[in-house]
Amino acid sequence: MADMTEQEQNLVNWLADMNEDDAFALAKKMLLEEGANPLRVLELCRNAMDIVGKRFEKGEYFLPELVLAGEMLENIGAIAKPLIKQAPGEEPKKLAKVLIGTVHGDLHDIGKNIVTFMLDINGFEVKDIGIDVPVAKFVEEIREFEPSVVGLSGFLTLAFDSMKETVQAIEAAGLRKQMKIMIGGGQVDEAVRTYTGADAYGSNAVAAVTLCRQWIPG
Ligand code: B12
Repeated sequence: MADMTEQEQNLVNWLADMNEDDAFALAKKMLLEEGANPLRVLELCRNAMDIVGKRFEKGEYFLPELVLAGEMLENIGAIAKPLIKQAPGEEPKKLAKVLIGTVHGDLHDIGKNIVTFMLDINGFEVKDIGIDVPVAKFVEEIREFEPSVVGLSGFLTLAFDSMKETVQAIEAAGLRKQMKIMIGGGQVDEAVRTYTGADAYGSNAVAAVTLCRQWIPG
């Protein structure tokens, strides 16, 4: 990440090095005492997660480190989220409905939870149907909830196939035309969007809100 302060670099390093206590204390200080931008802090956490992921790939870290990384992120997220405010002048409308879930085979949900939270505080009525969501469950929930936007989240490479299957099932059920589908999660990019047949992808929670705003002008 370019132009990081020394303090920000410390946060990234401590998280990546599993220095849980120091990382948590610093994040807390930045957020609660120094008024740091909570979105920036979450972005730094995501950077640290990339380092953790690379160490896991190289065999330097194992599953316990992934679990601890997830816990550290959840704990910092719990402090950061209530501090995230909607853009000034944007009144919550609770008009448009967004259904979101992590696709089948994938249990990663920290990113999805941040997206859900951001959509919620920006006035969307969000229904989060959880993790490892079977294709049929998406279809059933869409019929019931009638969302204008469906968000598919997934971090694993195998999630790309699950996303594609989910989009196809929505199409086969005759529901595709009445909604927009957005996808997201660590490794999702434009090529994945094309592969899955989704309408757009979002690289972070702010992008998810921007997409929904574009599709459903208030
Ligand atoms: C924490 C973590 C875990 C935790 C997850 C805890 C949880 N509750 O989610 C646990 C320990 C459970 C876990 C398990 C596994 N993990 Co893991 N994990 C991670 C780690 C370190 C961080 C992921 C994370 O939360 N990132 C932070 C969040 C905030 O980022 P995000 O999800 O991208 O979300 C943001 C955006 O993408 C976007 N977004 C997210 N969703 C959506 C949706 C929409 C619609 C939109 C628009 C936007 C959007 O907005 C979010 C906020 O900005 C990553 C490494 C990394 N590179 O990040 C590996 C990683 C994802 N895991 C990996 C692996 C291999 C596994 C396991 C298979 C390990 C194992 N051997 O068991 C299992 C899989 C279990 C399963 N079936 O899913 C690999 C995946 C490799 C691959 N190519 O598929 C990674 C990349 C590590 C690596 N480099 O090898 N993991």
